[in-house]
Amino acid sequence: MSQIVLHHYDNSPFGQIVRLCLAHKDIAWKSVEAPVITPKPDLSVLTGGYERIPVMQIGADIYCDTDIITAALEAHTPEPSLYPAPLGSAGKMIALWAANSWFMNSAGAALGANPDIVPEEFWEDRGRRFGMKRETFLPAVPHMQAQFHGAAQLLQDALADGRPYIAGDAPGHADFALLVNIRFVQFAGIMPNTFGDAVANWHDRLGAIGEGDREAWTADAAIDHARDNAPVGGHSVADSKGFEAGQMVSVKTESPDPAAVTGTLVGLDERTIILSREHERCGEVHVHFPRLGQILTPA
Ligand SMILES: N[C@@H](CCC(=O)N[C@@H](CS)C(=O)NCC(=O)O)C(=O)O
Repeated sequence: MSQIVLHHYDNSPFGQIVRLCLAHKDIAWKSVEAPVITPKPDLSVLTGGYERIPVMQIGADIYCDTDIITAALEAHTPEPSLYPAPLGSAGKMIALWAANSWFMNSAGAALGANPDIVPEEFWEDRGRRFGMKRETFLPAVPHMQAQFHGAAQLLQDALADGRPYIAGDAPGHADFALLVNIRFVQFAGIMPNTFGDAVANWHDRLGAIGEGDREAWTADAAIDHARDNAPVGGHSVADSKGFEAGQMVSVKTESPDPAAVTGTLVGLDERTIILSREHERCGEVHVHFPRLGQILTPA
């Protein structure tokens, strides 16, 4: 039977988003600890070179990026939804805003207040892969702090009417993606009650969700698990997207990170890219990416 495996590390904010999603859906999962900086050779066996965290695995299907991971979890276990009414899938738009523009400013507010506890190898890795170079990042911290607080005010305003969660009565992906920004600045000593009671209470409600039924696995166990399963098929490449099924393609994130994943295109539509790849340790896997934020080119 295919297991759900999360490749992550405990302090990863994006990993926390997925752990909250798993707990919310009451899904049992296997935890594989990945390194905080590159290289990540075991992870790359499965992904083909994508090294961001988190990566989720269901058997021999590998999901890169929280956008596609949340879509896969929603398909796997539809209830309770990550996109509760009345917002429905509009909650995804809030989640993507929280995980993109607000997140970089949260990182600025958190890391900028503690630049000396960040090891040199971290700056080197994030500079090369994310453009976060110490010499340009630190002078921009006051601006990022102001942007962080401006965005936090939007959250305060939205919760001020007393709603328990951002979409209303039930939590979802949007809450989890917003929450990790508040958690990130706690690292810099900025506590949730700085933003008022509504945010502090919302933060505590979400904290009660925890991270579900977690069991530690080794990277080897996850790779063996992929080898013992076959990827789920049935995908197609939509017409008029400029690509054909069976073509060799590369996928690279929209960032300075040079890492690209090459494979055979087996699925493509407005939201999803799926490549088939093989590696001697894991056999055939399907690597899934969101279409948003990825550069797709012929290989
Ligand atoms: N768009 C990605 C962003 C993931 C991301 O930036 N993750 C950070 C950690 S939370 C990362 O991978 N940092 C570099 C690393 O862990 O090597 C997603 O939504 O999953």
